[in-house]
Amino acid sequence: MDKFSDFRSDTVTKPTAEMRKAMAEAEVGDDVLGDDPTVNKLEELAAAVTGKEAALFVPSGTMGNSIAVKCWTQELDEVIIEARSHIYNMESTHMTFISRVTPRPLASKRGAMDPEEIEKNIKIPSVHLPRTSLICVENTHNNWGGAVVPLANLKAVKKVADRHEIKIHFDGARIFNASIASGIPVKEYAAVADSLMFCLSKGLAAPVGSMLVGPGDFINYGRRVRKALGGGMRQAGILAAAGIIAITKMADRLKEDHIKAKRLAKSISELQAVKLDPDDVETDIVIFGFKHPEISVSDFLDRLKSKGILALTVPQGIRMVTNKEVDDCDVERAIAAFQEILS
Ligand code: TLP
Repeated sequence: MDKFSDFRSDTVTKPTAEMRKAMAEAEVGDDVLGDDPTVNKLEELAAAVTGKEAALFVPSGTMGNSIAVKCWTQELDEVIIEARSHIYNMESTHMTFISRVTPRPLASKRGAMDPEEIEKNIKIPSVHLPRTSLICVENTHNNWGGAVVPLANLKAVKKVADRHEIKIHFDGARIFNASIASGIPVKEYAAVADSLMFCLSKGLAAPVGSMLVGPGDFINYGRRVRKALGGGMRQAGILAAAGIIAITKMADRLKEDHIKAKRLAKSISELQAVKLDPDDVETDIVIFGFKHPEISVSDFLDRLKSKGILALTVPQGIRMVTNKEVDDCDVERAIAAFQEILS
C-alpha cells in the first residue's frame, strides 16, 4: 500500500505551502525574553479573535489546559468537568499530577452538562469538603463525536458559575469547528468562559501549537507556569508564522471537512454492523459503534488498513476524522472499503 487515507485524527494534517513559506521567512527573536515579533503578533491576533485581553502561545493543547487549571485552582480544590471530556480522560491526569486538584466528573447530554446538576455539585469548603473553584467545558466535544455544545447551555452554566464566583475554563481545541458549524462567532463562545484554549494544529493544519487566552494577569501568571513546565520556547516565531495562517486563512474551510464527515456518516450508517445516527455528526468527527457476528473491532481496523484506510479505536467504538489538508483523506475510498468488507 503506497498511500493511506488517514482518518485517525485532524492532527495528521501537514502545513500548507503558504505556511511553509511563511515559516521560512518568519522574523524571529527570543520569545522567553518577549523578543519574538511573530509570536507577539500571533498572541495579539488570538486575543483579538476571541475577544480576550491577552494570549499565550503554548506547544500543545494539553499544556494550555494544564496551565489554565493550574492558574485557576489551589491544591485541595475540586473541579467540575464533563465525564467524557478530553481534559479528564485523555491528558494523562494533569489535574492531579500538576494542579493536585480533584476532578468531579458529571454526565451530560452530548457534552452539555445540566446547570442544575452543576449547581448541586458546587461545594462550600469545610474540614471535610473541598472548595469548587473551576468548571471546565469542551466545544466541539471530541468524545461525543464532535458535537456542538449549544451556546444557550454554556450561558446557563456561566450563570451558575457567576452566582458562586467560580471560574470557567473552555477547552476549545476545535472552537473554530463549533463556530463554522453553528454560525456563532468564536468571540460569543469565548465570552461564556474566563479562559479558553484552542488548537492551531488540528483541522487548521499548523504543525505545532495552541493558544491560551484570558485576562492579562491570568496570562502573565500562565507564562510563568509555562516556563516551569518547560514550555518556554526561543525562536518560536517559525511556528507562530504557521499559526497566523491557521487562524486567518484556514478556519473558513473547515466546512468542507464537515461536509465530508456527513457524507461518510450517511453512507456507512446504512451498513448493519455500524451503529451510527448520521444526524449526530455535526462537524468533522465520526464516532460509531461496531458489532459484527464474525469481525471484531480490531479485525475490522486491520481489514480497513489493508485497503488503505486508517481509523482509530475509542471507548465508544471507532473514530474517523475528516480533513482536507491531509494529502489523501478520500471519503469515497473509505466508503468503498466499508462496503467491500461488510456486504
Ligand atoms: N485530541 C487528540 C488526541 O489527544 C485524542 C485527537 O486526535 O483528537 N482538547 C481536545 C478536545 C482534544 O481533542 C485534544 C487533542 C486536546 C485538547 C489536546 O491537544 P494536544 O494534542 O495538542 O495536546
